[in-house]
Amino acid sequence: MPPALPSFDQARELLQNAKRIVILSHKNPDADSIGANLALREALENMGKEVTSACVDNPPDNCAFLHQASTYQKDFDPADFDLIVTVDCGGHKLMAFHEDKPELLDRNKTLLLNIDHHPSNDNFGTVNMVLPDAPATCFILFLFFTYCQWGITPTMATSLLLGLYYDTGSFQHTNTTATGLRIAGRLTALGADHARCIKELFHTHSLPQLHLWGRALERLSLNSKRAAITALTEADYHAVNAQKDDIAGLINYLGHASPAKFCVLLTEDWNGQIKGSMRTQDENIDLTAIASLFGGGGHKMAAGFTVQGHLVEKKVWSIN
Ligand SMILES: [Mn+2]
Repeated sequence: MPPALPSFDQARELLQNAKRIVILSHKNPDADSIGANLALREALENMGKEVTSACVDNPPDNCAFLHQASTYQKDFDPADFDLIVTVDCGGHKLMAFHEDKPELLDRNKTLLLNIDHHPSNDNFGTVNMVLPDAPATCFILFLFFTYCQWGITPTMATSLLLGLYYDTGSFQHTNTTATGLRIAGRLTALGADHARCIKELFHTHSLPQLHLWGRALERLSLNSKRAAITALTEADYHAVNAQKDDIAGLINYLGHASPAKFCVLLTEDWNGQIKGSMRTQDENIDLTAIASLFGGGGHKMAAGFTVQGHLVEKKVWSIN
C-alpha cells in the first residue's frame, strides 16, 4: 500500500472533533463523488456523528442502489454544521454551494476538509487530503480508513468499489495500477457487491440510449487517416426519443473499430453548435493538435472542440 499522506492525521483530528458534519459532492456528481460521500458518511455515523450528504444536483441513476443514496439534500445551512467536507471536487468552484454561501471559502469562518485526487485541485480547504496520483477519491478514502483503523462495512465497501470502478473505467483506463486492483480485491473481500457495481455502471442502458448508439455505430466509418468517425444530429435524438446525456459512454466504443488509430464523435448540441469528441489509445497521437484547429483542447489522448453550425451528411463517390 502507498504511504499515508501527512494530512491524514490532521484530517482524522478534524473529523473526530466535529459533531455535525456535512459532506458535499461536486455538481453533476459521478459515482466516485457519490461513493466517497456515502462511505465516509457511514464511517462517521458509526462513530456517533450526525452527518448530512449534500449536492446541488441529484445523484446519477447508477448510484441509486448505494446505501443512503436517496437521502441527499439539495441545500444546507453552514451554521448547522461544525465541519464541511468536500469529496472529489477538483477545485472549489465544483462544490457550487459557495456561490450563495461565500463563508465556505472563508478559512477564518468555516472549517473545511478537502478530499480529492484531481491535479487541478486548488487546495481550498483548512486541511487538504489531496493525492493527485490516486485514480479515485474512493481510493484515498480506503487508504485513510485503513490508516485510521476505522472499520469498513460491506455497504461502505460497495460505495468505495463503485467509485474506483467508475473512475478507472472498470480498470481499463491508464490510471489502473497494481495498488488499485489490490484495493478492489480488499473491498470485495470486505463484502462489496462487485456484480451490482459492474451491472449499474457498465451494463445498464435505456432503450432510447441504445437506439441512439445504434444510429451512431451504423454510420461509423474509417477514413484514410485511420480515424473512426461518426455523427449524430439533433433529429437523431428526437427520432429515438433519447436525452442529451444518452451519448455518455458511446465514444468508448468507437475506437474499437479496427484498425482505427483514433475516433471522432460529432454531435449537434441542440443549441446550434457541433461538439467534437476524440479519443485514442495510442500514446504517440496528440489529439490536442486536431482539437486546436477548431479552437478546442483537452488532453493528448482525449480532446474535444465546439464549433457553430449544423451537421450535413455528404456522400462521396469515387472510382478506384
Ligand atoms: Mn474522481
